[in-house]
Amino acid sequence: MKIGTKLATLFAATSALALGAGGAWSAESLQDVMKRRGLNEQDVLAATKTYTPSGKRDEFIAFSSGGQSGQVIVYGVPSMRILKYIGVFTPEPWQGYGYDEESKKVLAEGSKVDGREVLFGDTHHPAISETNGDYDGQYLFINDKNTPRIAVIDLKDFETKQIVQNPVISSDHGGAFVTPNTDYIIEASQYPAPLGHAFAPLEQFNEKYRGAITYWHFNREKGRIEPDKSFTIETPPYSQDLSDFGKLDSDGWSFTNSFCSERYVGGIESGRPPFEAGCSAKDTDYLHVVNWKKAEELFKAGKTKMVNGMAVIPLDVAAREGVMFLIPEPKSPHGVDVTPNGKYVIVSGKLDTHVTVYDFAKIQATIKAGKFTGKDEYGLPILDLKDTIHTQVEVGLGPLHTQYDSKPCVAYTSLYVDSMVAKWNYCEGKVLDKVSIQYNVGHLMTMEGDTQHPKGGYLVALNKLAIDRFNPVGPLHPQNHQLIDIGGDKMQMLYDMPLPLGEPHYVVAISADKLKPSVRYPFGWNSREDEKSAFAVRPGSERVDRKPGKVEVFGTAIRSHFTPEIVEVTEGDEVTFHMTNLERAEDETHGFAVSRHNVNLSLEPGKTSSVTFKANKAGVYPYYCTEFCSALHLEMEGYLIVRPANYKGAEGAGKAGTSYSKADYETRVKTNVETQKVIDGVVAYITSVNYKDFPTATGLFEDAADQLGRAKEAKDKSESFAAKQDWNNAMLWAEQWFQYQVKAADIGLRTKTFLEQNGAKKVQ
Ligand code: K7E
Ligand code: CUA
Repeated sequence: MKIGTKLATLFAATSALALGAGGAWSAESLQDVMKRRGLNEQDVLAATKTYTPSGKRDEFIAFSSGGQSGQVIVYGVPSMRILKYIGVFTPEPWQGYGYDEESKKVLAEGSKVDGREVLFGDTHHPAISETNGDYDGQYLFINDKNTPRIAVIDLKDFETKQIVQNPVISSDHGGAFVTPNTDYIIEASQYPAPLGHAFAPLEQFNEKYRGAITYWHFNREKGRIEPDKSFTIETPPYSQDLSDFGKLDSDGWSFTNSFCSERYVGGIESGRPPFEAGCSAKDTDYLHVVNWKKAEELFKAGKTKMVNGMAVIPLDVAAREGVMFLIPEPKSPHGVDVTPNGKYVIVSGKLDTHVTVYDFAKIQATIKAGKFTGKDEYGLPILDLKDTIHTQVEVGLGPLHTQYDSKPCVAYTSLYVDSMVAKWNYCEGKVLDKVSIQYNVGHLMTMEGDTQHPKGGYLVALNKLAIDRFNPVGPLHPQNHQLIDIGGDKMQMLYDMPLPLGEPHYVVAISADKLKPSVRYPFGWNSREDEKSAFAVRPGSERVDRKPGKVEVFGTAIRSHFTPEIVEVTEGDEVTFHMTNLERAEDETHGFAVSRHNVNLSLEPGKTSSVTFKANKAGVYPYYCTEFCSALHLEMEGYLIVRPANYKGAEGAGKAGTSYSKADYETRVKTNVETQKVIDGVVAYITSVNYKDFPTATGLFEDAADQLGRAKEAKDKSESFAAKQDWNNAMLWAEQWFQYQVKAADIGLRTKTFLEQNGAKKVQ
């Protein structure tokens, strides 16, 4: 079949396919399928609440901690389809994260620890940036419990932009959570240690070991944390656990629960009872109530000491100045969650059957009245539990975390031991409903459930164990996120999603329409610095700079070739590739991998990435594109030739490849001319309708026009070689002209199909 006819057929087929959708596709009835798969009506109802037909999108986007993988997992609700893993504390080769120089810099900021490289992260709590107490969809933050640090992810492109290490604490858990306008991100320690990563013997635990709560200042315009505008408050050596910021009535305050206020130090190897016994001996631990606005004033007034480069408000100052207060909380607490109206603070006790609802107004009144039951050993005033609580509600065994509904006063609390979720009313203090979970739920999440305006609708239970839920895959099981419908009075279990990347302690979900990620970068973009790369080159200006011992390649990538394609260097050279993706088309990413050199770049449209390595062994190293970007993706290749140090050239070296004749050239040109007619037909259709009313179509059409411009350039080259009767080059450039035509035709047809399916109208 001639190529012109081929394209016309393809074009007809695309239209037929669009019309054919929804036709008689199945001979089986719904009842047949239910019977065959053993489904009951409940199952089918659940399925219709989550099933998302091809092309349809989710209502909410969830950002899940990736646990021990050190990454973030992005998925849609209610379909529970995984959309992305974001490389954060650990290299992620597909995204080139930790493989290109730009991202290596981000990763190195966070991973260079006392001369070691820490490329493992234990992520726990993601947080979405807020404006006026509601998610704004701009940034995501996440903590690493293991090596205390916070990462900043920009939701414009879902890339990690910054990692800051905490110079004071040695483990963290109470992060990341944000103030209602994201001025601060909180990070509280978990296991006490001498501050500033110093040494002190365990015998001096009470005197020298401390916890701390860091308030990282976030600069919204820059999209970065500013360590020099951040401060820390020293806390007693209790095991601080989780944190939350106040809002509305309680704005300006933060809350951090704790366990092991016994300050017990285990030592099972020397006959002492283990930590777990000594750390749960008392009936209560302490909720830390912090006036962070006051602390900020003290920080700005310089009432701090420097610890390892960070300003720290000492415990005695915090106690004296009324920055921190303690309230008892039962028993082995976990989770502290401020209600959407900011009036209450809810804490669970792992070994208690109750949740405790603290009343912020009562806390304030008690502080104002100076009504304290005493002080702890570090001088912090202690408030009476009875004076500060609104109510305590018996919800079940092992309550952990609480999230909120769009309905006023309605909360959901996970019950770890019972393996249930309790729905309850925190205003009236009564349980409304319970649903069983498989198995051992930790955190749970409702849609925008920790903001001032939760969206309700769905709840996800993050289960610690999967046991028999999925097909077995060996002793290490996937995690299980269970989707629950909370739209009605009774909760309904809808769906089990296995998560095979780590234990996601917490997840947050935002309305999908609040996210406005870009589909391409501005030309030649350094995505990690958010600025034009100094190494970007326009097509036609690609070059190779050589200095003694150094070769620097300024190259480009476009369907389906790299420029340059052959790079020759000498053994021992330090080689740098700066590669720019010239594409504008959505989803036209190119990869760049060099054989046996641990190199893989991800070049999304517009991006420039660099990589430097030592060419330390003579040889021939193919490089190629790792994304199947077009029909000639496999031909998107090149050679890095590493010559031996004293290489003098080969004897008897001839010419590589086939030679072409005038006849070859003419046949080629004939096909190209026919192809152009088909393209012209598609272009005529597009310009005959109101394509300009469709941004997607306009974008595609621009990209097609771009490819056609390149076809024209190749055509001109081919013709000038033909004029010189250089048939070999004339033929090869005619072939390249055709390659650009094929890409233009492909995008043109996509544009046409899109317009037809979206009801484009004829314009006069
Ligand atoms: Cu696993 Cu929030 Cu770290 Cu509870 S945490 S479960
Ligand atoms: Cu570019 Cu494959």
